[in-house]
Amino acid sequence: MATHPKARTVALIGRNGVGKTTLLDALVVATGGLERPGRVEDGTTLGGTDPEERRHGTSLGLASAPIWIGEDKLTLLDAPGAPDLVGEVERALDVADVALLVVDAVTPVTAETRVLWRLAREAAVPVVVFVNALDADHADFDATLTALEDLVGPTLAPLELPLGAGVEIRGVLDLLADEALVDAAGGARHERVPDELAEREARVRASLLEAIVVGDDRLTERYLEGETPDVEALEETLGHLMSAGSIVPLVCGSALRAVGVARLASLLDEIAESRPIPALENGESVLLARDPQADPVLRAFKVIVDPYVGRIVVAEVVAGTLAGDLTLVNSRTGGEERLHGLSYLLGAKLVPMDRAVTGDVVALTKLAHVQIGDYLTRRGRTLAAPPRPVAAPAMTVAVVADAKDDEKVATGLARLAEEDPALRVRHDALSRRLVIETAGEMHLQVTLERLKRRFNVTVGTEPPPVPLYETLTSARDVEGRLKKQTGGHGQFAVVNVRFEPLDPSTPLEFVDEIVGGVVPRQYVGAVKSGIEKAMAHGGPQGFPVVGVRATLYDGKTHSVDSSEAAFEVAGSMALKSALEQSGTVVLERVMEVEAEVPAEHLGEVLTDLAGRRGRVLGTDQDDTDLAVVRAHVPEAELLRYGLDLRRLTGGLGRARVSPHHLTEAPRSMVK
Ligand SMILES: Nc1nc2c(ncn2[C@@H]2O[C@H](COP(=O)(O)OP(=O)(O)OP(=O)(O)O)[C@@H](O)[C@H]2O)c(=O)[nH]1
Ligand SMILES: [Mg+2]
Repeated sequence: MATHPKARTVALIGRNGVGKTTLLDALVVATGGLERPGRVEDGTTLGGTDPEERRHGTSLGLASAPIWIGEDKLTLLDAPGAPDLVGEVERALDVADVALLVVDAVTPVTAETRVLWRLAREAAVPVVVFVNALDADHADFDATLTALEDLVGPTLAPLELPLGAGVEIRGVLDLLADEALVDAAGGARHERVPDELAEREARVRASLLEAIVVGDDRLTERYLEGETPDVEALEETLGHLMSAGSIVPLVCGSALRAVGVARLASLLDEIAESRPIPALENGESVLLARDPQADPVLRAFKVIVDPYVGRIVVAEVVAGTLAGDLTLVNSRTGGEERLHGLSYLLGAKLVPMDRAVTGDVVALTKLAHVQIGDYLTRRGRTLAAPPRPVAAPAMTVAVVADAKDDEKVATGLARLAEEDPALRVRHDALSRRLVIETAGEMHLQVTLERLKRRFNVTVGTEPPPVPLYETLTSARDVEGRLKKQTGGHGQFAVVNVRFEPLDPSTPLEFVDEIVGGVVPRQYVGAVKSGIEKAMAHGGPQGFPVVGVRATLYDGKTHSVDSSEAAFEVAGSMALKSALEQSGTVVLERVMEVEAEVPAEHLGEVLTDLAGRRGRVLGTDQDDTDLAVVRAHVPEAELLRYGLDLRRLTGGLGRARVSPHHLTEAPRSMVK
């Protein structure tokens, strides 16, 4: 059997400004991939270099760069820390073997850190903690450890202690190897543990070794016989324990001063095991095995629309080995996708590669139809990402643009949404406005800045149209008649349609009862489409029409003057007269909301829901400090709920929404 080099993916996650992007450069430098690190402030780092990222001094999307340790390759994914962009963290966790949770030694655990920790646990991604910025003035390793123990619990296992503190930081103590790693030009110097730290080191080391050896019977035996297992054996068992979630290793250093960074790289290489990826195969939940010998399976997790290179799809090799040109099938579309050569990303640069193995991340050009979350496999297999519940919108606004820019704005937003699934764009037929949902104020601001820079359009925003609908109140039997004689041949179509109100969750049910070809077969579809268009265009009160059963049972045709277009018009005329005759009632959509909030904020969250005309269905609290509230709330009250809930819960709450039913809207909402 051919041997395959090892490839793993590591997601760097952590709250805003803890030093993830700085650490990415430091890791690449420490492993020989770059001569010197860039500086975030100068925009010279591998990640965070697009103009919006530089302007805001923060990462806004996933950056990626590989590091090599001997033959092994780790692809690092640097996620943004901004709370609005938590979707990017989720996408990194979707494909990562390990999450490197970066905290800083000055303000180690905040609400954002808790949210990220929770996401990694939910995604079942093993976590390594890196305590960064030990060189900072107010760095406090012991306080950091206490805060992290509170977050992580007893599974937290320090593998290192700092050597020195603040500006005096000199290196780290490696507890597994029982030695000091002292910073020196050209790499760390291995030294004896200094006497003044020996007692503490021995104590922490003993409890670490105990925590590791219990994971392996042979090691336990040897340990009880007084033998100390070697570092390799310890690291191997540590890797298994970490993958199982029963140990969360903690290491420390300084990304800025390159302290503990080379050691971090080699540790990740030793302990990162490949993680089976959860997916749906033919609709069933499966865990995809990471087998380099298997048929190739790729999962796209990032799309970049580059002005020069075009569209770049970044995908993880979930299984198999790829070389050269290859044709795979997109599970979502069923269409073939030809891979034209492989590359990887080094920050913003595409670097060609010959071969990719399981665990590699590849950048693919010229794949026009692949979207984030798509699977590419051999024909005959159908894979999909597990569905992710839809987050409540945090900001919903209507876009106001110059009429001449309409098209540019629509294309621009559609492009941006391809790269950014947290941006949702829809067209409101009545107000003729584009309505966008973003994950927060900053996300909205950045979206508008990108629109300006990349598509050269400036837009404003205004409150979105109130999402209301209307339906007819009683059944009507009507005739839609189009008869026009203009010059040559005319337009002729007559349809007789019975309209009845239906459960409004069904937009339209169309029944064809035509016999004897009184409306020719080929025109029946046009009648339906005419009705649909008229429904979207709005009823007499100005809202889209829903909940209609239309039964086409009679009509008339003319051998010369009838056409598809004529029957479409007749269909839409029929709907309009039915609505006028019956009158309409205005409806609003009620959403089912599932909010997860810290138990201490439950009272405020319930009061707030009541203020939104919400009806609470139930609350639940498991053994964590999180409570889950389920409620029915009108859509119109939820346009900023994601953001409001974050504010109400110190950043820790989140809500998911799904449409539930439509009901009569209060009169006060209808102008
Ligand atoms: N003193 C000190 N400063 C650091 C260290 N690492 C990063 N910084 C500084 O912290 C600031 C933020 O660093 P980034 O690397 O951009 O942090 P980030 O986690 O990528 O931030 P976001 O992308 O906004 O989430 C920069 O000014 C860095 O120079 C460190 O180890 N020590
Ligand atoms: Mg960053």
